[in-house]
Amino acid sequence: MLNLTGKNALVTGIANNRSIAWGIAQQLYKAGANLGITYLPDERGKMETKVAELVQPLNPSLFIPCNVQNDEQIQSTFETVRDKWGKLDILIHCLAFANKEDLSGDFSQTSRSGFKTALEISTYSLMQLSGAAKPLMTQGGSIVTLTYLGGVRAIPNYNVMGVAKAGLEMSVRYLAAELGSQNIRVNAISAGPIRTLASSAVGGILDMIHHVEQVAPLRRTVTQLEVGNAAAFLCSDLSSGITGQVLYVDAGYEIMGM
Ligand code: NAD
Ligand code: 0WE
Repeated sequence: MLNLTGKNALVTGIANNRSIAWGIAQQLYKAGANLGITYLPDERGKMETKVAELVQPLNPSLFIPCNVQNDEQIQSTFETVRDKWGKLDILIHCLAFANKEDLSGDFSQTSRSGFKTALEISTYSLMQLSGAAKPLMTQGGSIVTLTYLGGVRAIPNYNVMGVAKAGLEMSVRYLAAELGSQNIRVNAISAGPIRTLASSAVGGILDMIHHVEQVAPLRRTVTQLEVGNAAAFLCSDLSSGITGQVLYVDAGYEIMGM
């Protein structure tokens, strides 16, 4: 059975109650994991207050600010994990960002700085967090990241984020190859479109969701909790033979040709 008792899980990417990371955190908690939550700090501390209130029912034993553009915050995040937990078993990477102007219009007009921002936050951060987690995963481990079909197919307006996700999926394979000898598994979940803070800021997301509801084999979209269940599986011993994979949690949409 799915059992994560005794496992320490660090979850990134919770912004509010619609975040995919929130769905994942709830399912890991339900399976018995001990949680650590990181959040993106802002100047006024609004995010800290909001996320702290949201996650309180899951009794996180760590609650740490971590902006992946800040090397010191990453370092101190994993120092805290080492000092308070000793070992880490699970890392959830559930964050992405591109400038809004780069998520519409002509892909060929993406600026150098927009490209750097998208790939630094959305792609490089997996490598960076995995590298910091590696010495703490002394009893093996499981790393799970979130990707999207726009990293494999050209989806209107996903643009530079598609390049970031292609790089992310390839990073999953290289990390799996490197970390396998330490029994650390690395996998991605490719989720179908879900209304979240990030996706709601995108023009036409509702039309995309409507399209998926017409075309996907299950004739619906997926929920954050369904993604969370797949993540719990990938973090558990039930998936002990699986690494380097992209698991589609998309109501079957990816298999369709028309
Ligand atoms: P969300 O807005 O709830 O989550 C995005 C998170 O990224 C936020 O918590 C935000 O604080 C964090 N973040 C942004 N910049 C950061 C930085 N510099 N340092 C640390 N954290 C930072 O939206 P979501 O849809 O839940 O997105 C989570 C993941 O799921 C992303 O990787 C996204 O690409 C992926 N995804 C989303 C969908 C969808 O339709 N919503 C589909 C497939 C994959
Ligand atoms: O990965 C994502 C969301 C990525 C995202 C969204 C935003 C909006 C607000 C990254 N950065 C930002 N920056 C902002 O300022 N998804 C898979 C959801 C998503 O985003 C799209 C989609 C889908 C689906 C963008 C265009 C087309 C489809």
